Amino acid sequence: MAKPPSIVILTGAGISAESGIDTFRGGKDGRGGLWEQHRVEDVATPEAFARDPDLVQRFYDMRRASIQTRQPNAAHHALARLEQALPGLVPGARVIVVTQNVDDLHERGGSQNVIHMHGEHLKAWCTACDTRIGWTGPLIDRPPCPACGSAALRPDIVWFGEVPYRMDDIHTALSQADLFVSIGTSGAVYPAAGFVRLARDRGLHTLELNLERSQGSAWFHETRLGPASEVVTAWVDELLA
Ligand code: BJW
Repeated sequence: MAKPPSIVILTGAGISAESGIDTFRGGKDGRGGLWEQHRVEDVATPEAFARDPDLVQRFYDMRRASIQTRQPNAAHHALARLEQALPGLVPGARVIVVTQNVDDLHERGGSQNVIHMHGEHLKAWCTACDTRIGWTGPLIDRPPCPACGSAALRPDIVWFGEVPYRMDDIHTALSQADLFVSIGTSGAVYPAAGFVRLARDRGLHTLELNLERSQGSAWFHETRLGPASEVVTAWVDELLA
């Protein structure tokens, strides 16, 4: 019996750009991106949090509030459609979304098999008792942890220098997959930027969907350029036709 096809899809900020969530790094003009006033390296590190916790908490409070006003776009919906429809066409097929994004637009778009390797805006992490808890409000006023009462909640986000989540699950998924697809990521941040090389080493076909060529483009067998809402939808339509 043929092995059921398994697809690992890595997503980055570009898939949420058309939902109105800024990317981290600007385009070819070098401008834009989320951190115009603060370099990402100046805010998204444990050192920055230790140095100026109010700045970091305010920054994440603002973004936690903002993502709750955003809606999934056609690309998020297309990936959910793929996850739901593929097993009907190929029994046993699996679609796994590994996202670097900390928004919840994949889930709200209907995807169920999602790994958030860089954490989630809508969770807080208590550094006193190590509990992770759903959180939608601000953290700036140091609310008590619902589990232990300590004023030790921080955004449940993987900062530079911290180990991304569920790396074992990601490696297992890559080792069992037939196809690796990367959507809307610049290939600037590791370990995600290295997945295409791991995938190639393991013999997977590799496809990049992006607005413009990324730092990792040369590693892919194929790159298709355009806004995610168009290229992702077209690719899913093609696969399900
Ligand atoms: C569109 C579009 C549209 C636009 N349609 N597309 C030196 C060399 C190599 C590595 C290192 C090094 N020094 C340090 C490191 C490691 C470090 C790292 O990679 N640093 C780099 C700066 C070099 N990495 C880490 O520290 C990571 N941890 C780690 O490595 O631990 C060690 C370890 C690993 C594994 C096992 C054991 C140990 C942690 C990284 C944490 C990243 N955190 C952030 C911030 C937190 C989230 C937040 O605050 O919101 O995560 S950084 C930021 O970048 C965010 C993103 O997830 C991540 C990736 O960005 P992404 O998604 O690619 O966005 P952009 O903006 O870069 O690109 C947007 C793309 O969209 C572009 O390509 C556009 O073309 C495209 N686009 N509109 C389609 N409409």
